[in-house]
Amino acid sequence: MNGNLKLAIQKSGRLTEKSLQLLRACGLDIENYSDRLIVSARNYELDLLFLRDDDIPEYVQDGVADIGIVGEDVVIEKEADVEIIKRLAYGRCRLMLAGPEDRNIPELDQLNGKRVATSYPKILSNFFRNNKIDAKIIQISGSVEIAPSLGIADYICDIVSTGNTLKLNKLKKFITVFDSEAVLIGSKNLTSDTEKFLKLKNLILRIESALNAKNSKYLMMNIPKSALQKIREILPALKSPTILPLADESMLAVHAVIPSEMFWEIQEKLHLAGASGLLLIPIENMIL
Ligand code: PRT
Ligand code: ZN
Repeated sequence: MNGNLKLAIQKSGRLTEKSLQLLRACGLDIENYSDRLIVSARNYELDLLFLRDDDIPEYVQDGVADIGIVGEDVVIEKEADVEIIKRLAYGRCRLMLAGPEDRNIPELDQLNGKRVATSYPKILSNFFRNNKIDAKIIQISGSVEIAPSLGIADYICDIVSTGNTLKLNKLKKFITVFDSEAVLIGSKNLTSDTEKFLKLKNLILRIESALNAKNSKYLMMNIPKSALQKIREILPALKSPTILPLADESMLAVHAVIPSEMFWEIQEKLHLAGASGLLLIPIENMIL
């Protein structure tokens, strides 16, 4: 066994592409993985293990992999003894209760005695226990949404993202049981192995920098000197902007890092305040 950090990610599914994108944004050179189970990064002491997502929490718990990227829903459902190191802000979805759209939306206590189909029996039974509901959980491994029309359940509890699957099956959601996103998980034994722990700390720093960069943009503009105060009030107070002189002495160049989603909100105000030549540029990495 080499001393490389072992990171498990989903082999083929909703999290695969975004996980690889994140790792590449961290500067890791990962070849196209095709059908291989293990791939080593060319420029970092890291081996990628491609697994079914359901197996990742247990493999990390048992130390087969040191760390893993998987949906938080799967981590909690598998009751794995691992640490959630970092939320990764993709793969967002909700585990929700839903029922036939032609029936009234039930109050939670009206679920007593009802049958609810799900692939998440543990999360759901915890939810029912916490809310003192006595419903029958029907465990199904896939296509949970067809359970009511087959007559095997009254309601379902399933992952919802756009809501299209529910609509197609004439179901409507009524209560959120769990909010999920992709998370980086780690083995609890990792601290004992200091060299690997240092590699992990470095990788986490890179991941944080990549996530910060993804959510931020670099904004450049020219402004009349007299508008500086107004422009500073419009810009978010992340950090003070960079202010540079221009050949035209009545003008200044202003550069600032802004949250990506804020651009359309502030660009009109900036224009009205006298800014011109706005340039919005992606940021590759950002270490705070
Ligand atoms: O083969 P493997 O076991 O590895 O993959 P899988 O098929 O079990 O998992 P996969 O790839 O479907 O999902 C991986 C993770 O993505 C999940 O654990 C969630 O954390 C997250 N995720 C995000 C989703 C969805 N969005 C999602 N929409 N997981 C599943 N769905 C399914 C849902 O089950 C339902 O059937 O998509 C349907 C609903 O989607 P909408 O958009 O129609 O609402
Ligand atoms: Zn799975």
